Amino acid sequence: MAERTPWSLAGRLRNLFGGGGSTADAPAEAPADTSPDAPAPTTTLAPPPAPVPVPLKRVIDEDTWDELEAALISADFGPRITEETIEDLKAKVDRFRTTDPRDLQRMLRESIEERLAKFDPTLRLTERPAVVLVVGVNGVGKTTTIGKFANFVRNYGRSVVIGAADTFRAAAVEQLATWAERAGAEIVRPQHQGQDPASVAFQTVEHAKRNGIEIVIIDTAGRLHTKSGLMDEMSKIKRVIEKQAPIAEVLLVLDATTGQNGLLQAEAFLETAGVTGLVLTKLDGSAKGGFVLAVQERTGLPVKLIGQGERIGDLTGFTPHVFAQNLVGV
Ligand SMILES: Nc1nc2c(ncn2[C@@H]2O[C@H](COP(=O)(O)OP(=O)(O)OP(=O)(O)O)[C@@H](O)[C@H]2O)c(=O)[nH]1
Ligand SMILES: [Mg+2]
Repeated sequence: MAERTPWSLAGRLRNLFGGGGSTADAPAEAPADTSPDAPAPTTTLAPPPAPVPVPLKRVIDEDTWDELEAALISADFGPRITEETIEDLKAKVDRFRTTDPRDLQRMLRESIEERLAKFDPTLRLTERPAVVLVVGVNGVGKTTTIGKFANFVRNYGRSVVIGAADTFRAAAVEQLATWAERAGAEIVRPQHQGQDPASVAFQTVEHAKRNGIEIVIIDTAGRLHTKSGLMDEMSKIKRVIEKQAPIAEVLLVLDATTGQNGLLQAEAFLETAGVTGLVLTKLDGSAKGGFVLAVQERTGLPVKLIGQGERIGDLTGFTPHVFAQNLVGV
């Protein structure tokens, strides 16, 4: 499991907190219940493994704070969150008069969880049809996420149609069609290459309404031509969809391996697309677990889904408690 959570801080913190901080056996993030009638996501995971009691020689001292700061920065928490977290923990350590690093580790998890939980990760899929628009820059994992997400929703027994509104490359449509087939979802394709993406989106929603399909997912092109081009395209897609049905979610997909840079590239989407939630992909290849925290606070938007691999099952909902636990190791 350690392999699947490279973003965990456990390795970096082992020095600090001793062997009890290992997440080698920690549970992976649980799929959240995104069924349309579901309450806020919860997890049914088994509790984390009991920390292995290790004879700690260390006490909390100045080195502890330096090491913790370095670990948080290298995990991409960003300077502000790192500083605030350290301040918060110093105050708690004083208040509870503890010198035990294991207390500090638990407090770190609580502090991270508290910050993560300020954002609501629930997917709003109660409309019928519930229309989900997926946007983001080139290659971040939109199409793959859509395939995984369609499968995820199909597992809850919902019917799904995917709209191939990335109409510029024939290969993009074929890639999506392969995912749709695997997920057991229908697909609406462009009638010709380069068809107006908005008209494909329109036809997809129309198809869903005519056939009583519950969830509509629209794939879009990643090319970020010019900002005004993007703005025009996005507003047109949204406008034509909204003629038929309200848009339930606009999900911005971000590649976790690109961290803060990727966020800069996606700024145009944040400004123009009316994003309601974030999807972080490629966390399996990223050591930047802290980016999850940073990205929510930078954008003011909740992370709603997490991609941790290229297989169809490698998408989960986001549960702050489980994520913080996996990140810190207790
Ligand atoms: N390791 C890993 N790879 C991923 C993940 N999600 C997507 N990928 C890979 O990232 C690459 C790009 O994925 P796509 O889904 O085609 O990305 P896209 O955003 O649709 O790309 P464009 O349509 O060209 O903008 C593919 O090789 C995917 O297999 C993930 O969570 N983990
Ligand atoms: Mg794509």
